[in-house]
Amino acid sequence: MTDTTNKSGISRRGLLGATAGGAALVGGVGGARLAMMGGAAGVATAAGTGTAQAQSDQLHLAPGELDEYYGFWSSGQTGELRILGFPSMRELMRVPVFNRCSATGWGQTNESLRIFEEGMRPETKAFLNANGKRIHDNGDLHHPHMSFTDGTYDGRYLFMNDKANTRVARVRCDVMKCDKITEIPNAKAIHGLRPQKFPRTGYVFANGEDETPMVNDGKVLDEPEKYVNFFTALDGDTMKVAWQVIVSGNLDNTDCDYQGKYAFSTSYNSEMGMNLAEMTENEMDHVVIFNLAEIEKGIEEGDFQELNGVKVIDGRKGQNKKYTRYVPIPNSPHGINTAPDERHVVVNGKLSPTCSVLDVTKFDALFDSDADPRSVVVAEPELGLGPLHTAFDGQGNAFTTLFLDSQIAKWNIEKAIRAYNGEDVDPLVSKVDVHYQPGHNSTTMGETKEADGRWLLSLNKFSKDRFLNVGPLKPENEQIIDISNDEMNVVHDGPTFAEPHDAILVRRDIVNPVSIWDRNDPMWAETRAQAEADGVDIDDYMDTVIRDGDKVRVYMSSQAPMFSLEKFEVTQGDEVTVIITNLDDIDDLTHGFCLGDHGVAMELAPMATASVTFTAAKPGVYWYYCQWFCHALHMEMRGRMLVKPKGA
Ligand code: RUQ
Ligand code: CUA
Repeated sequence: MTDTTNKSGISRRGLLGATAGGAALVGGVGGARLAMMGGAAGVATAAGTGTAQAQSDQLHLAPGELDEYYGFWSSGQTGELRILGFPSMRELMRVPVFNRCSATGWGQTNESLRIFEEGMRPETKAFLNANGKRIHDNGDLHHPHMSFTDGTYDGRYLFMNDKANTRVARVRCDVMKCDKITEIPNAKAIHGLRPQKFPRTGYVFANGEDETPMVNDGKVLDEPEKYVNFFTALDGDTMKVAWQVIVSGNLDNTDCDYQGKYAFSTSYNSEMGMNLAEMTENEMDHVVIFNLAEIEKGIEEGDFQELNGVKVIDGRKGQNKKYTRYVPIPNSPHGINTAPDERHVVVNGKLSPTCSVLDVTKFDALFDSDADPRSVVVAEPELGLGPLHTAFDGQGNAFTTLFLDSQIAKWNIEKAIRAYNGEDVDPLVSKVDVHYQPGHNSTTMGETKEADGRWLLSLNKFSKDRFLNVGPLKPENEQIIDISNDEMNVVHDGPTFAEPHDAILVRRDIVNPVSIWDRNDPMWAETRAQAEADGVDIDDYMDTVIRDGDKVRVYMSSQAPMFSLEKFEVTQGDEVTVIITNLDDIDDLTHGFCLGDHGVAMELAPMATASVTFTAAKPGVYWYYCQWFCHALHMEMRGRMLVKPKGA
């Protein structure tokens, strides 16, 4: 066993406190906590020092050079999507989604608020209004995934979940802005999310993690038999819920096949327990397999109930209908990942040291007969402690994160199958230490059939000593691992703020965003309609102020280094809407509108229109200014709003 030592001379095992066991893993909370701090490793680890320098040189881009991959990162409780260049790991952009963004005005501009509100359930709207708010502007974004056509990324959309407020959002890859946010009825806490891979997306599958009373009207708390979980399929084109399936057990992660026939979700808490002791009672939990054609048929034939406007199929355990099958899997499986061989699915054991490999070609038989559900399991290699997620190199190898061991295990799928069939082969290829406690990992193009086996990214939950200390709250650590050899080498450390869960690495030729907005973009369609009603052309120079009762609409345009209006007047108490089109159609010439002392600011990218509404409550002169550096006279790009006292 090698004990890797980092540059500061602190050994990983020393740091985490080497305990021999870590075996108390499933023995309750105390045991799990202990095991988490202890590092028990079974196999020799790659030393990872020798050629690391040469390989890390490959990551270095000279000034002006571009990355080979786009990385799309979740940001957990920050609620945004991040775009990084890969492998340089340079952060290129942040795309606000579930969060309020001070720079862009996301969550404040009328255009973004419409997107939030359009997909909001009426109950939520009423709840928010009663609390003096219009939107939930926090989110917990775990899983960003791109739309597929024929088994590989197609560069149309990115889809992502919000666990905090049970939503699914879509980001348009042409402009890299969110255009839909759908709140999912019935389900609670959308967690695992994947787009359909074949023939195209199609469906976006979304897991409800927390169980909820079927009719959640405040009359049920301690009647576990009334709690259910929901699996949701959205239509990726409309972002409307297509159907839901009621299932047994909490749904964790999800994936689907390359044939367009099945989706499948890991499920912990098959006990349907409400506290930790109850939730971890069983040795076996399960994977639920969803038969898409049968579900569609069931919907067509009317075998559903309508719950909050959604067609809901009953796929609970023991229904024995053709909608679902439950495959027993050792203890609390977490990640589920379909291999680029278009056939095998790896289920990660979490509280079990194993991964279970399912063969999708055996699923038809499972639904056609009363075959033992375990007949679809073709391998179950033991890899180490705390397997969470698996990525692939497209050459038959799998890379599994071991949360408790702080390692990644490389193993061979074919050998694991042979070992399961009794042959004396060891599927394990090598292990490498990562720093520390990895959750997701991701290979270049690895969740598509075009996996290219070049790089592996490990998203580690703890950084501890790896960076300069910034206080009690530490960044996460994301490491790049060279996987071009059997021995894996860590070649890069990168800190990130709270808390990227997952990332996908997409070949750059697939992603082709524009640089200048198309004036006919639907983003400001409603703003355009209002302007037309006011007789204003928002595609042209504008300097019009419209009074409509105590509502005032201020239309202006921006062209460096000036707003078309150097001043405008309103009256105390007016509801003021400022609508601006940026007429600069030059690459990277973004302006911004920031109104002092009003908490108002927004982005105006080239040829975009944006608007913002506020109440002019305090008499006085207020400066507005361009808050995006645009010109040598950027500081001079400003104007005044006069708020006249009421009745004066
Ligand atoms: S989960 S660390 Cu929210 Cu993707 Cu596995
Ligand atoms: Cu316009 Cu700065």
